[in-house]
Amino acid sequence: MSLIELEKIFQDKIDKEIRIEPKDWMPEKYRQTLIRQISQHAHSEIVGMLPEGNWITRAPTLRRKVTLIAKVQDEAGHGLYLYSSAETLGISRDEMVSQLNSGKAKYSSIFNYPTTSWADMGAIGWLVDGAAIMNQVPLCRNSYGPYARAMVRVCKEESFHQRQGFEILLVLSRGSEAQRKMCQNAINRWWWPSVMMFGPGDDASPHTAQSMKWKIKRFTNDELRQKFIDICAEQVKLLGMTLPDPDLKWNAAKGHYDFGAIDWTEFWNVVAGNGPCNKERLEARNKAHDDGAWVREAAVAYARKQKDKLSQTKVA
Ligand code: FAQ
Repeated sequence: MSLIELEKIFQDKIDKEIRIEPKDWMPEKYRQTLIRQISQHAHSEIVGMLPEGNWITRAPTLRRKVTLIAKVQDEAGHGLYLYSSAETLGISRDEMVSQLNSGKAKYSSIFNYPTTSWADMGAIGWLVDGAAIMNQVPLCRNSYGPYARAMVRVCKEESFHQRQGFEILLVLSRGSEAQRKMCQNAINRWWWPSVMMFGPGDDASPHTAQSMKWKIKRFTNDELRQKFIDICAEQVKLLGMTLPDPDLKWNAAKGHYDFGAIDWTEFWNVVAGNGPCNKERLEARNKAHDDGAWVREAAVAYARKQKDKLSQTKVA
């Protein structure tokens, strides 16, 4: 069969909503696009554990600590499902991980911003997981079987993450003046980076048109961004807080919120590796990976603590 015929059969299947499976014929560019997107997605889940992991020891109560540990653990699971899904396309996990650790592979821009207060755990849950869900629910219907199936469980868990984040902010928003300020400050810092997570505007997105034709993407970056803004503009009212955009206004004619200009210079700087925490994230990621050094360090610290306890008991 000629390449043209194979491509036609492939596109017909997609148009009829028949899933593409690992052993089916697929155009090389379709395979490469999926590897790029799925591996970036997997890396985002793994790097995304770092800013939240930093807050596990500082969570204010046992309940918050347990919930945050569970959330961070979920992100590791998401990374694993996604790496497994990309492996079905003929790339090894080692190769993907080494691309991440060398800085060659991208991961989401959002994880290059610092987490400076407890309220950031709420803002990440509400806004970052909220943006992730908006983008990822349609991915449950993407044309590649292993990716679509992996996304079903990811989305169920992200939905819990989003609610736990909103609840953290809700409690702070009803708290003391200092807690309310901390809450508003976190929203102010996370809003625009979350809006940027959806990727460049459609007119500047090189991959969207082809990915929509292949049904890897079901909505464009701008369509998803608008849905996210519309929802958040209403939800923020429940918190009694505001979004840091003076141009945010309901447009009855469009049935959507109008919003202010996005700072694309900032977005591309972060994507190019020059965001506030790019260097820190990569260093932390490499440190975690280097022969499991962090596991050994934790084990040594634990053993030392046990030894100290034992010697104290003996003295007593
Ligand atoms: N950051 O033509 P497009 C999460 C790049 S998971 C960095 O529009 P595409 C869970 C893009 O790669 C969050 N780079 O590309 C969690 C491309 O560069 P390339 C991750 C970005 O692929 C929560 C160039 O710009 N989610 O948060 C970004 O059609 C809390 C042109 O862009 C996913 O990965 C960005 N934000 O659309 C974990 C979802 N945006 O590769 C812990 C799956 C764009 O040509 C805590 N991915 N770029 O060099 C997607 O849906 C798509 O890949 C998009 C980008 C929509 C992200």
